[in-house]
Amino acid sequence: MIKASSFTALLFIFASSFANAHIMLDQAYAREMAPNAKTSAIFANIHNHSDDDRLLVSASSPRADRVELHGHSMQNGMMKMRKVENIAIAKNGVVSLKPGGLHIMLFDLKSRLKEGESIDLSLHFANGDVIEHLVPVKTVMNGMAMDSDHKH
Ligand SMILES: [Cu+2]
Repeated sequence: MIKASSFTALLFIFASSFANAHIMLDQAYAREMAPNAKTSAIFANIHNHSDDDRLLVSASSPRADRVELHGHSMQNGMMKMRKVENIAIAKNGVVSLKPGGLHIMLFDLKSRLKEGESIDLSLHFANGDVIEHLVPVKTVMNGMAMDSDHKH
């Protein structure tokens, strides 16, 4: 017998997967953390296959107490990363989150992210949609360069 609560959860998963069929992630990965690292970042291509512009307004993960949307901008001739309020994905468009550009920043992680594991990520959109995605952890070759501007 299925308990009422799990049945409700199943209905919710069905409802959200139908509603979210138009948003797709590919090449998603989270940066493996060095033993002394305090933060990590998630990169991905976010595709919007719908005929409506979509606005990513926040992200969350059970592995991190604080998750922010970040971008890079010039400040006094230096490329610095900063929090952004949202990330727009135009209708039938794609936005690439990548090192040195837009990314999802993880703070206050409960444990170190290691290559070979995967973490749950939820993307929250302005229209109320929530996209769930399982993100593999990978070693990033240019991690040294990334870390230099990731000291918050
Ligand atoms: Cu960042």
